[in-house]
Amino acid sequence: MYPHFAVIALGSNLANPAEQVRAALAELDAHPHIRLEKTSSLYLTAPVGYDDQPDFVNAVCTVKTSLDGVALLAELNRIEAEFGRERTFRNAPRTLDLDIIDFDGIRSDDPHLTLPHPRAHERSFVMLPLAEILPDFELGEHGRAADLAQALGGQGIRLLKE
Ligand code: PH2
Ligand code: MG
Ligand code: MG
Repeated sequence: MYPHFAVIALGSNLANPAEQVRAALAELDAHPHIRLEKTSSLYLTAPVGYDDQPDFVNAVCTVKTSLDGVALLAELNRIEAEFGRERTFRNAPRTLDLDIIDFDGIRSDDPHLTLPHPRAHERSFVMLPLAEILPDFELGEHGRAADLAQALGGQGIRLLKE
């Protein structure tokens, strides 16, 4: 029924980010072709890449899905648009970002859907939440989630107090 497995990273830093992330998780779970499996805590994280913007709320979830990678990406893009995402410049503030970190362990250098996500292993705002829910997950050639998270350290990242 849901033959595929994906790791998805969620991020928001506009318009009540924690609520955006919670609502996005609910929408993923309600999707007829997606079943939410594990969900990390929500983390408050300092912006990476472009500093002059608000802190982010980040989380990671795992799903089972009947969609293939390209179809899942299209659905994530549709949900981002529904949440008011505007695409202005790279790393700009956003109401919702949904990134596929891994899909069935596939490796692909397709620029439309590069797998695993080419920058996930160097981002503690992805690796810390991933290590929380799947410490032994092997992220492509980069190694085990908990080892990557530990090597990156938790600088600029704190658990969001509910
Ligand atoms: N996403 C980016 C760029 N920088 N920084 C944080 N803390 N969290 C993000 O989700 C994030 C970022 C590009 O997608
Ligand atoms: Mg992103
Ligand atoms: Mg994205």
